[in-house]
Amino acid sequence: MAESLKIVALAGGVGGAKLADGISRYLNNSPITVVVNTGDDLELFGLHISPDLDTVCYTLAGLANPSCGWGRVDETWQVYEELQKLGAPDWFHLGDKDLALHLERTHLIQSGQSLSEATRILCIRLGIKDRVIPMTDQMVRTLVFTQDGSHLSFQEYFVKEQCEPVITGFEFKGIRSAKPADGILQAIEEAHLVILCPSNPWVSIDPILLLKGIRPSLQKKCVIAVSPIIGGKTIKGPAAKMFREMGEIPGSLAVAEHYKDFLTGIVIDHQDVGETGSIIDRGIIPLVTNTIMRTIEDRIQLAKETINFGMQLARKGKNLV
Ligand code: FO1
Repeated sequence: MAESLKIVALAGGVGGAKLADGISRYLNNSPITVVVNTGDDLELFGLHISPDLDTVCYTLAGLANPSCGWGRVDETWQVYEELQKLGAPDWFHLGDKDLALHLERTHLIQSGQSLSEATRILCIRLGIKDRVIPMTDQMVRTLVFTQDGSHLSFQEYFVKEQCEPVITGFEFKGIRSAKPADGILQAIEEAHLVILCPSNPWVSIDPILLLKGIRPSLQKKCVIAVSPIIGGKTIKGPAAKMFREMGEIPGSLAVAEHYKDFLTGIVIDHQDVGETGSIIDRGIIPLVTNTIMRTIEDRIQLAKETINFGMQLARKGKNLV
């Protein structure tokens, strides 16, 4: 039964990639569609680097570095070390195998392929059976505004400044003229279920939601989010800090609120069971379970529970409370 389900997952970095992998494994290799944030993308040494696409593809291909979440397992750093000796910019670590992917993606794009076409080709070559689609083929870049009135590119904020600056807001440059990459709106329309993976709502999911047509299409679907905030904190990344700096108490309730104009249900961790009443008051149905994914089995279990929960709600129709 699970094999025939059409699932669309929206994902950003590490947490999102892990659940996308769990969904793919649970659906026994019937392909899922993963729509991935590209606001984190950057150009370095003339190469087009798409960190969230990299993390999702490496995770689905079983090539992800298990310890730091980004980059590749069994990586070497010959080129990076030589770049350092040459006095080249070294704030963004590029491993040798990772570099090969950026070189080939840039080569494909410079040969005239769109980012989504280049991603489709690379997924085939990496043996990935799922459909990984960048949210748009147009350039969208996340800028983070900081308390001193300046702004940083996402990677400057995340890597160079280690997420330390206090933020006051975001801008997704290019978002107004960008459109969802081919196939995304149709995949959402045809989906049995849409899952928002446990990614950063502000800088991984919001850019996708702001693309023309995405929010209206989600409002017609059963959409389940898995909260990336557990006990007021994230497993990884600045989402909880961003909620606080944007004036909100970080929690599963804040995540539910963030998506309340289309969200049907939310999967929250046992630590947040106290928030279920407030979540229901907002017309969103909570499922309380373990949402920490330490092992591949955890990923599959969370995917299974999220899908079963979502399909129950989908069968009941959109207006549940
Ligand atoms: N994150 C870091 O904290 N330091 C790095 O040097 C770094 C390099 C890097 C290279 C390729 C890639 O795909 C991701 C990389 N990341 C690095 C992670 C990246 O900044 C984040 O994964 C996303 O942009 C946020 O999810």
